[in-house]
Amino acid sequence: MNYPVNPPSQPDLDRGTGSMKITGARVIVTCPGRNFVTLKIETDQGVYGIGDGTMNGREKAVVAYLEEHIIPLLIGRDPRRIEDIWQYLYRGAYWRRGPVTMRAIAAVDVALWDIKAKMAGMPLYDLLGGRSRDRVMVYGHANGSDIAHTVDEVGRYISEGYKAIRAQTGIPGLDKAYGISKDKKFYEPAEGELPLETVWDTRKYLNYVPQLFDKLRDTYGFDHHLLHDVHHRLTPLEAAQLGKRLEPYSLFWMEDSTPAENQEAFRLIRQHTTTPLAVGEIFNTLWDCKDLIQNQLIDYIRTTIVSAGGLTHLRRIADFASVWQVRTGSHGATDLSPVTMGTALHFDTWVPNFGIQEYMRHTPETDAVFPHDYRFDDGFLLCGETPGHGVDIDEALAAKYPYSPKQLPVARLEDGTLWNW
Ligand code: KDG
Ligand code: MG
Repeated sequence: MNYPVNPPSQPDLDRGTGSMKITGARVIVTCPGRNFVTLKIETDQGVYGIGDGTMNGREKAVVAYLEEHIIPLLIGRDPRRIEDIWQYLYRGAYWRRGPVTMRAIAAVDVALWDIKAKMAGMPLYDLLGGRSRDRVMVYGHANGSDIAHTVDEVGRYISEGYKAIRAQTGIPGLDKAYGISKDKKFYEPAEGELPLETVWDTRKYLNYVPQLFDKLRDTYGFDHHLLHDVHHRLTPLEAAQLGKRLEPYSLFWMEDSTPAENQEAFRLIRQHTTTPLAVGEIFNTLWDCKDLIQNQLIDYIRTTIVSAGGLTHLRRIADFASVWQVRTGSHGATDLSPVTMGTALHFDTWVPNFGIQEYMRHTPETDAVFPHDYRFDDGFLLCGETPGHGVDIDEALAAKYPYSPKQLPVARLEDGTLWNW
């Protein structure tokens, strides 16, 4: 076999069959109630793709990364070479991983998959390999100021058809616990231009939360899945104690019980409890969860499209996880735009080791800026059949909602020490 002695240093952009080129790419920032960063990639064939790069409270960092460092690299490339472009942006930058880089890569990746599926005339799930299921089970967010209020809110979700509900309660003596919102329909934690300061006390929390799940099971029985998000607040030993105390209530999962940078911590939690464990909404690559997965220290991996470099990389994480029977449970808070939600639903429809999908409804203003074909039906979300991921952006409407800086809260202990939010 003859190998070229001096291979070209630049790849031939026209190596596909026939030529196709990226002719332009633009970042659109809009705030229809909350901020979203959207990338639109255009081609010489008239087909365009849309990707999401939103990072709650740090949106402009992704905008700069895309505009200054990525868009100039895209122009003239063949948009069909999704894998090569992913590798080029990931390896080629030298500076790998991290939430900003991986969101910028995700925005490009999802826009390219959108283009490819539109060119193929297929809904994205079909291009990924076709359906593994007819519909996607989602969990909604019930929250109240105390146990009685939260129990009522869970009842409301049950009456709306939800099969799975995350329950968060305010804690007596603690102002502004995580997950408790004034507006019960649309929860949005990023509020002020400066971070809101909240107060945290582990003892009060650990005393109160098991009582919530006791009351919920007492009231509604065991037919529905119940979930709970600890939001990184506990030490490994405290997390193990909570998991053990929640066992009688048969939770679907206990989420983010301890800060997840320390993967080894989950070994301790796992040794003490059979409550299923979920983690990963702040993970950006397989490298963040490799040990957790291959040591079977978790049950659900929660990283998602926008956070982990798009479909190209999330698919890889899911395949890796399937070897150890770890299932997906993609993050789906409102800061993941309808573009991510739509793409996630195609992923969920295809991925064999699907677990559940988080679903926090967007406001009508957001839904109008991002027309989409997915819909909620009786506790499930269904992706549409439109070629591509089925989500578009109304740019004229988006322009009416300028960027508005908003920050996530912080938490402090009662003595003033900064804690994990
Ligand atoms: O931007 C941060 C939110 O997405 C996060 O706080 C929500 O923990 C969250 C969840 O599980 O949805
Ligand atoms: Mg969470």
